[in-house]
Amino acid sequence: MSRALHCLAFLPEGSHKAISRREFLKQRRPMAIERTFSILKPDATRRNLTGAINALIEAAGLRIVAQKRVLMTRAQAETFYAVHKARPFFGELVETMTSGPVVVQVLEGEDAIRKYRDVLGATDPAKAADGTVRKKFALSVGENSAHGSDGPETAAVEIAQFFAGNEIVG
Ligand code: FUP
Repeated sequence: MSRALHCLAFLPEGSHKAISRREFLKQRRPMAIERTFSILKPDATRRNLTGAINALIEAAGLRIVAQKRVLMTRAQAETFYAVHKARPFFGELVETMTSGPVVVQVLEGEDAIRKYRDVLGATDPAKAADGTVRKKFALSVGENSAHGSDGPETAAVEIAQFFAGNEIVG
C-alpha cells in the first residue's frame, strides 16, 4: 500500500488528520459498559424527588439495574464515608445520611461512572452546572441530593456494601 493510501485508511470520520492504525483502532473501540453506585440522599427522598432524579438518570442513557429504599444505619454510613473520617464535616455527614430514608441504586451504561458524575454536577451546588441534579435540587454541600461513585474500584466496593449479586438485574 502506498503511503498516501495507508494514511487515508486511518483517517477518522469528519477529520482531515491521518492517525496511526493503533490510534484509529483505539478511537473506534466502543466504551466499556460500567456499573456505578448511586444514593438518592435523605434531602431528596424527604422532598419526594426520587422520580425527578431517576428521570435525569434515565435521560442520560443510564439504566437503573438495582434499586432499594433503606434507612442507613450509623455503622453503614460511617463505613461508606470512612475516607472522610478525619474531616471536620464527618459527624454531620453521618447524621445527614442517617436522618431519613435513602434510595441506593446500581446504574449501568457506557462510561457510567463519569456519565453519572456529569449528571450530578459539582459537589457544591453553587458550583454545579445548569441542568445537573445538584444545581436543580441540592440544598447545600452537605445536603446535595445524590451520590455517585468516583472510580471503578470505589464503585465495586460501594455496590458490594449494599447489594448482593443476584439483586442486580442488568
Ligand atoms: P462527591 O464525590 O461529589 O460526593 O464529594 P466528596 O466525596 O468530596 O464528599 C462526600 C460528601 O461529603 C458530600 F456529598 C457532602 C459531604 N461534604 C461536606 O459536607 N462538606 C464538604 O466540605 C465536603 C463534602
